Amino acid sequence: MGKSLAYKILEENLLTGDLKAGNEISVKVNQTLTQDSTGTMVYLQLEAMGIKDIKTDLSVAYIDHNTLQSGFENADDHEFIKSAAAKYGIIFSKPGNGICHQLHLERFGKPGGVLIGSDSHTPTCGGLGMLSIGSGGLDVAVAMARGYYYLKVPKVLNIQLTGKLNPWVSAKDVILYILQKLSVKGGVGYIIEYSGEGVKELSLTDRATITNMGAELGATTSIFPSDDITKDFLTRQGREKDFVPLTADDDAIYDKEIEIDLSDIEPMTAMPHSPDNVVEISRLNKIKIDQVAIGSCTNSSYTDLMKVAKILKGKKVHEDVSLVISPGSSNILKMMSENGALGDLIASGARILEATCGPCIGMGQAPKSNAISLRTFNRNFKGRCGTNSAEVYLVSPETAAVSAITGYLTDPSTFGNMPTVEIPEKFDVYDNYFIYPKENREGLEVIMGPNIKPFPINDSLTDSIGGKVLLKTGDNITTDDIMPSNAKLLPFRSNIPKLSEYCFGTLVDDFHLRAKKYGGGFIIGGENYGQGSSREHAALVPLYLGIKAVFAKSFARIHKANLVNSGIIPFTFKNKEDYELFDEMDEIEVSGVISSLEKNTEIILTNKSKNVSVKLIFEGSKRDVEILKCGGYLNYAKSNTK
Ligand code: MIC
Ligand code: SF4
Repeated sequence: MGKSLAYKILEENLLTGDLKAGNEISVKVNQTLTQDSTGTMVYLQLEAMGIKDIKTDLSVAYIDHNTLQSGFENADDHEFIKSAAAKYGIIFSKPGNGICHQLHLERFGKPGGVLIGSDSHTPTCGGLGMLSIGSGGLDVAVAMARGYYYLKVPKVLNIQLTGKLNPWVSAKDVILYILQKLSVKGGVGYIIEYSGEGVKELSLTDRATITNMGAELGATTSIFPSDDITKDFLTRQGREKDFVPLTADDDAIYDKEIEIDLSDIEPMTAMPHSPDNVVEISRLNKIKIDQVAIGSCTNSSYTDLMKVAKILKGKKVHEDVSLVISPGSSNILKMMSENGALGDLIASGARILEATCGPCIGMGQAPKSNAISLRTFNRNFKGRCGTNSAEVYLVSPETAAVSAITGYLTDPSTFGNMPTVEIPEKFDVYDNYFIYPKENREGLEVIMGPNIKPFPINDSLTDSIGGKVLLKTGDNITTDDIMPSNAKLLPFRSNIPKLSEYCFGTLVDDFHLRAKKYGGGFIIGGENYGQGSSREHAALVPLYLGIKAVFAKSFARIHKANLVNSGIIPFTFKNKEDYELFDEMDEIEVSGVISSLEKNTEIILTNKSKNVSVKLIFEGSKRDVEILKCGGYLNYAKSNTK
C-alpha cells in the first residue's frame, strides 16, 4: 500500500506510537523556529526547564513582529531573546533581517525534515517539502529541550492540481479558491498534500504561499513534493546540498482527495472579516479603496515584490491610496535596491517599510476610520489591522499593485500584459543580520529587563470544578479575539497581568473584571474555538484570570493544545445543540473530573441555574489527561521526561 509524502516523513522521524490517523505519536524534531511575540514565553519556559544544550540540529530565534519599539518594552524582549539564544546555542536573527517564515525558507528549511515553530504560519516551509508544524511556544521549548514533539496523527487530504494558471492569476488566488471551497474549518484534522501535474506550474515561493495559508484552513500543515523546482530554489540560495527528492508513492492512499484545475481559477479576494469569505473579484461592484498593504509571510518573496515593482514602474499610486510595502527579507530588499526595482516603487509613491511583519499584525499602518484596505496578507479578522471600523480584503500581489494605481479593487487581468519576473541566478546570501552561537557558551546568562514578568503556573486539577459562565461566544472565535494583538498590546507579550486587561477585547471590554469579580470561571464557545494564531497568550491570560475550562462545539488544533499545556480543560459538547442551554452568568459545575478523564467515562456538566445536565467529551490522549491533572505541562515536565 503506497504512502503519502507526509506519512513518509513522519515515519522517518517516528519516536513513539503507531502511525495511524487519530493515534498519538511523538516525532524527532530537526529544527525549530521562534519569533519574538511568542518567543519571550518560549525562552522563559526553556529557562524553567533548566537545560544546558538544545537537542535539535538547528534552532533559530527571529525578531520580526514587535519591531516598532515605541518604548523600552520590545527592545527589552529582543535583548532577552538574544541572550537566551546565546546561552542555549540558538541562531539569532536581528530585527530588520526579515519575516521568520520567508527567512527560514531561504536559509534553513530542508526537504524531509521536521520543523516546529511557535507561529501558526510555520507550514510555509512545507513549500519545500519539509514537514513544518505551528504550535504553542511551550511545545517548541520542549522540542528544543528534549528533541521531540507529540501530535495526534492527522488524516491526509490530497489536493491534485491539474492545468495551468491563467495570466494574472497567482498562488494567492489558488489558496483563496481552496478556502472558498473548504472554509476555515475545512483542513482541521488534516495534513494537506499537493500533487499532480499542476504542481510543476508553481514556483517554490508560490508553493510556500499556498502552504502558508493552509493555516487559514485549520490544517495541521500542508506540503508539496521536493522536486526539480525545489532543487533549483535551493541551488540559487547556495544550498544545493540540502536538496533531496521526495514524493508520495504513486499508489499513495489518502483519506480524502480533491482535484483542482488551475485554469478554473480567476483573481480572487477574501472579503471582510474572514479568510474564507472569498469571491471572484470580477463579481464585485466597484469598491473604492484607501490603503494597500503588500508583504507578510504569505506574499513578500522576491518574485512577488518584483511583480509589484514591474506593475508600478512608471505609474503613480492613486492620490486617495496609501500603499505600504514590507519586504519578506533583507536580502530581497537589498537585491531590489541594487536592480532598480526599489527606486521604481519609491518613484510610484509607495511607502517602504522594514523587512518585518509590520501592518500584518497591526504593528503600525493602521488605516483610517471606516477604511477599505487591500492586503496581500493571510488574515482579515475584524480589528486585526489596528482600526476596528476598517474592512480588510485579502488579495494577490498583482491585484494589490494594480488596485493601488486605479484606486479601487481591480481585477488585474483587465490591466494589459502581465509582467514576468526572472529569478536571479544566485540570491544574494549574506549573514550580517544573523548572530551564530559561540563555541564556548560557559557562564552566559539571560538578561531580563523590567517588562519581563514571570508567566502564570496553574494548580493541579481538583475533582470538582464549578463557577460562573463568564462569556458565551459564537463560532470561529479567533485568538485575535481572545487575546488581541496590535502595536499597543504587543509590547506586553511578556507581561501577562497587563495583557489580561484586554482579554476578549474585541467582544467585550470587561472580561477581566468579570473574572476578578467571580474568582475565575468558564467560557462557552461555538465551532472552531481558538482558530488563527499559535499565541499561547490566548491560554495563559485566561489561566491568569482563573479560567478552569472551556466548553465548545469544537476547537482549533493549536489553541486546544495550548489550553491543555496551561492546565485549562478543553471540553466539547457531546450534542452540539446543548450549547443552547447555557447563558452568561449561569452557575455551572463538573464533578468527578479526574476519575472521568482517567477512566474515559461519561463527563457531566450541570447548569445549576437552569437545572439541566449535559454530556461532555474530552478528545485528548492519556498524556493530555496527565498534563491536565498536574495543572499544565510545566508542572507535568517536573516529574516526567516523556
Ligand atoms: C499572527 O499572524 O497572528 C501571528 C502574530 O504571527 C501569530 C503569532 C503571535 O500571536 O505571536 C501566529 O500566527 O501564530
Ligand atoms: Fe508575521 Fe503576519 Fe506572518 Fe503572522 S501572519 S508571521 S504577523 S507576517
